[in-house]
Amino acid sequence: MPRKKIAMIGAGQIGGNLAYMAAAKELGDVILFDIPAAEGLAKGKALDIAQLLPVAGAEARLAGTSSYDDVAGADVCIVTAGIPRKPGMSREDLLDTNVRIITDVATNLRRTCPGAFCIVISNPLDAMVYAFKQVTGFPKSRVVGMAGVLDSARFRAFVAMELDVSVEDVQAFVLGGHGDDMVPLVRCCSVGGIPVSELLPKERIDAIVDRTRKAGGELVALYKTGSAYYAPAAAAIAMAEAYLKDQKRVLPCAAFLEGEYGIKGTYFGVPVVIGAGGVERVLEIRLTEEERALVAKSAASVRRTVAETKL
Ligand code: A3D
Repeated sequence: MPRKKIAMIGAGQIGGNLAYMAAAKELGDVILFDIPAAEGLAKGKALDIAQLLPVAGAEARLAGTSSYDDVAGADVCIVTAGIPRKPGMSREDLLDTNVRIITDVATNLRRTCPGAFCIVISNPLDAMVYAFKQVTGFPKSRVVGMAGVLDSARFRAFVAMELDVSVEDVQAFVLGGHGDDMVPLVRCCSVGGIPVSELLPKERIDAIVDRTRKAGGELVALYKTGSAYYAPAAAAIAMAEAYLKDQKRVLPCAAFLEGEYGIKGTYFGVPVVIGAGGVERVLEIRLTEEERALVAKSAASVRRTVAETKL
């Protein structure tokens, strides 16, 4: 079987960790791409990670570049190009700068990687993945946004910390846009198969839901110079792995909806199946009235940001 090629577009904080994790998991050979001014960063990280692999006992080839010729033919492209938040900023404050960057990236990937499975991470996520799909014209099965896997992992981590149990035994998922009105579905959260509501009082669960919604901001306030990068990278790698290994994993992702959950023509965080066909299907579940209202609020926020996105 030919070696797989994975391109990280943006070699910053998340891009570097994506490259590290993809190589350590032997998902394929890795290209780290950045703009010419940051080519040294891309080349340096590729070299540094290549020197880590003998110690880690993993086999992958890595290269850094600022030329799309080197990216050409990638099987998977993970896009983190753009600026991250600084303290006091909302994700929407990044819109004007990042839409220009995403348009540039999408125009180049349309030409050089017409068959790739593309995962967008740049913020504001739901608007950036929409813009990427518009510019590339790629099918919805091959353009997906990473947010739900991260938001759900945060929810799971906070529940595990609260109960002092293994994160492995906590199942949960978060629906909706990647903003502070995302919808952590408490009804679907369980610990070793036991509904979380049997194990924690309502006020503790409410506090965890609130912390999950604001978890990105909590890290921006701690880091001061940027936003989270380890967990976002791990989340996107799980999505890439599901595609490359045809795992048919059920993962919450920003998918292009055409009527599912009553939403049409926009990206929104929902559970999907990822396999060799990319986003193979959206899993639609029945929501309670209260959940439907929360989803409608989150969808309205996404639509507002998309409406402000000038391509
Ligand atoms: P950072 O470390 O600044 O890396 C971004 C990289 O993009 C830099 O190296 C830039 O040089 C590069 N870049 C700029 N313009 C271009 C271009 N035209 N083509 C290619 N590369 C370019 O940021 P980061 O890695 O911390 O974050 C990247 C993005 O992810 C930001 O927009 C964050 O807001 C976003 N983010 C999203 C999540 C989600 O859950 C969706 C979580 C965390 C961060």
